[in-house]
Amino acid sequence: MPLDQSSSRRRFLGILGLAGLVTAWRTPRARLAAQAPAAAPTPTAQWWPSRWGAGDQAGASNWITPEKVLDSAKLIRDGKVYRLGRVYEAGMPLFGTRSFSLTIPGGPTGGPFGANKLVYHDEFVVSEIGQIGTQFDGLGHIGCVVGKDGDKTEMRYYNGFTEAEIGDANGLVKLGVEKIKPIFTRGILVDVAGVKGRMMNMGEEISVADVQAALQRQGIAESSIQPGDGVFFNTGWGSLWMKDNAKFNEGAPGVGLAVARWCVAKQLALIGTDHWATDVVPNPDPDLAFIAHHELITKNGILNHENLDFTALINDRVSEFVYVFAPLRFKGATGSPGRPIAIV
Ligand code: UVW
Repeated sequence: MPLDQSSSRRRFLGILGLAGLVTAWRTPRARLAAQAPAAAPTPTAQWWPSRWGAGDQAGASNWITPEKVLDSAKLIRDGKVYRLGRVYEAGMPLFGTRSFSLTIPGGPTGGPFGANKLVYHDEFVVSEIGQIGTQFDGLGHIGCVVGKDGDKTEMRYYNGFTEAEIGDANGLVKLGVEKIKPIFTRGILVDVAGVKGRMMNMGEEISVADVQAALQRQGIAESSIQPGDGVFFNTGWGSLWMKDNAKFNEGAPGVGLAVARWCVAKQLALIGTDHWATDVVPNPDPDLAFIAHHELITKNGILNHENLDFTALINDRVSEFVYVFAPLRFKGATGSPGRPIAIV
């Protein structure tokens, strides 16, 4: 690994008292207790059943109806396709203890077969495959302890599903990413770095006023945002990708509670950002950790796409497009890698 990215992010989160979040994926609960922040606020208001009914597991991808697809398709005029995803490769920045390794077994992997002597290659990937690189968060990814610590019947996810109901080491029993409908919808880029004329700083929260100023600069009426649209925030932090991974991993500018609630009010299908967190890290309110994840995914079923690359859209001054992404149907997975595109 060219840079010790994991340990630098751990040091950073440790300073914030958030080391427990990073280690939560792998560390036994007893050790976590010592590291967890003392009194993170717990959402008390019940957020279930969802607007799509008790038992729904598709969340805001339900906005993608045939009517929405037809309406969005009207945005396609030039037939130009933009790649929004990063390359999955060794040395990309990774959150916490996440890892990525791709090897080619053999050399070639198999063959020769037949008189034509065919040979072939496979790849062997070891990774938190839904949560590395350009990653799409499914609804089983983020939950919240609403009862006593450790009580899996009061550890709640989207639509009120509990850890006791969904948790399984072989894949989530409910809320797996395979339940999300393919997404083909209107996308709107909100270039916050553009309106500020600079890359945003670590820990700098995007305000609703920033969003409105960016929309105005880009000639998009806020009132034109419709249920089921996707809104994508460019903070500039993505320019550090594979250039300064240590800084990229230390924190991020991003979405806080105010903009998350704005997204909820707009009834978006999804949001996306140019970095690993979507959330502002650290949150300016030291009691809050990844609160936008919470507000969007857990409480409202709004999906989240991270580590997107908006450079080509910005260079071509494209603010409105069709966003297309079909999450891979890994049964019981928390998220999906893949290749999101924008079409105009
Ligand atoms: C966390 O950071 C907790 O998740 P994500 O990878 O979605 O940002």
